[in-house]
Amino acid sequence: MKNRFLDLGMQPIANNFLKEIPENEFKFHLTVSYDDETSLVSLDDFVPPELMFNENYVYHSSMSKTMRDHFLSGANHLKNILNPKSVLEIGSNDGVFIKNFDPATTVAVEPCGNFADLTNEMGYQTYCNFWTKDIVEKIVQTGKKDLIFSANCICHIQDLDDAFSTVEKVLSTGGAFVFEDPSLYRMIKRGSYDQLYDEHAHVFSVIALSNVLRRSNMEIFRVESLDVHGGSNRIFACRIGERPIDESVSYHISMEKEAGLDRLETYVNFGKQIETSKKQLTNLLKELKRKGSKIISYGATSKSTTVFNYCGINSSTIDYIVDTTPSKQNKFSPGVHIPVIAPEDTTIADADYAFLGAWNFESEISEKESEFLKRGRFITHVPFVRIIEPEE
Ligand code: DWN
Repeated sequence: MKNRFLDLGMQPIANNFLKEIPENEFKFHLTVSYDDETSLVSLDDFVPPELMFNENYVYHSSMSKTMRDHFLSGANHLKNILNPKSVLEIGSNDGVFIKNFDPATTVAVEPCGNFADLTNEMGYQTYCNFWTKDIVEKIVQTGKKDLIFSANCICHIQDLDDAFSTVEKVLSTGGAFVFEDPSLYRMIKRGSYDQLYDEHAHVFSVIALSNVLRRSNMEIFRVESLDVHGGSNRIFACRIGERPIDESVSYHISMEKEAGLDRLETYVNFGKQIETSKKQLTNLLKELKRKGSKIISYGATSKSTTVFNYCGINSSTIDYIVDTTPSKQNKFSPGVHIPVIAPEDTTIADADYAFLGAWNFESEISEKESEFLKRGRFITHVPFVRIIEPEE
């Protein structure tokens, strides 16, 4: 049974940055439930995938040094421990991961036309498709794959049974399916409710994934914790019985059980904590505005779309959002319509505070913004609402 525990109100498409403010912007009711049969946490209402993932998709995985380094070391690590002869990536975005593999033995599936064109030009055969059972035949014609990799994409897929059974059909005997996505454990521990937006149809625990993968004859054989994106898990799965199970699997499951991720009560408490976080953030910003402070936001993230729309924060509080992604610049943020501008078009040093929309890149940003930090301060809501002091 599905149990609703969180209501984040009406939300727009998180990455739909707008050239002009439309009269009627698409919005949906963002509520989140815990399924007590599988322990899976999912949105109640899914947005049609074509509205989110198309040729206008703006998020570039290689936009930060942190992620470029992460995917290079991740690719080397997987080559070392799995030694795959053939590779497939699901959701290859701008090629930041596959560029570390040989194009002769690597293919990709990517539904956003702008990115599929890009990786095709880089020499990687890329099918512009969603990952569904309809793709099986095309892929199998290029051979079954020793490594199927996916980063920050499986949690976007609404029908997980279809996705996992498609993987099972395309994987070679003894092959590994490796995917990384934000960790539910870290979301609950850090109060980072902004991991919830249209694209994130689910936020995964290892417990839930074990249950759902089993329905497609697959099991988890290794789990690695990653610091990226506010805390993620790299899940290694295979067909049931094809590989020895590493002790990292039971370690993560025990840790999650201890944190109550298999109990509804944990999620109900999380929902209450998020209501408090909203009050604290809006009160803090109101107080700073009352004192005449200039507040901007740093990083036009999907996560900040959730926070601003849930908390009703708009351009009367935040002057603008600064972001390095050209396709987000000179546009308005989804729902609350805060202008997004390029760092080179502004001097953030004259702002008093900057809300960290990209709190997951705090160290990279703090290093870069030492001038701003001589006087200004970052504000965050993770793991609790506060002004970040220099000594932290
Ligand atoms: O799964 C997803 C993840 C991986 O990325 C997607 N569904 C969408 C997206 O989520 P997000 O928008 O919350 O991701 P990020 O990676 O937190 O976005 C960071 C943003 O901040 C980018 O637009 C780039 C920008 N940025 C910047 O302007 N200056 C980042 C850094 C590090 C900087 O110095």
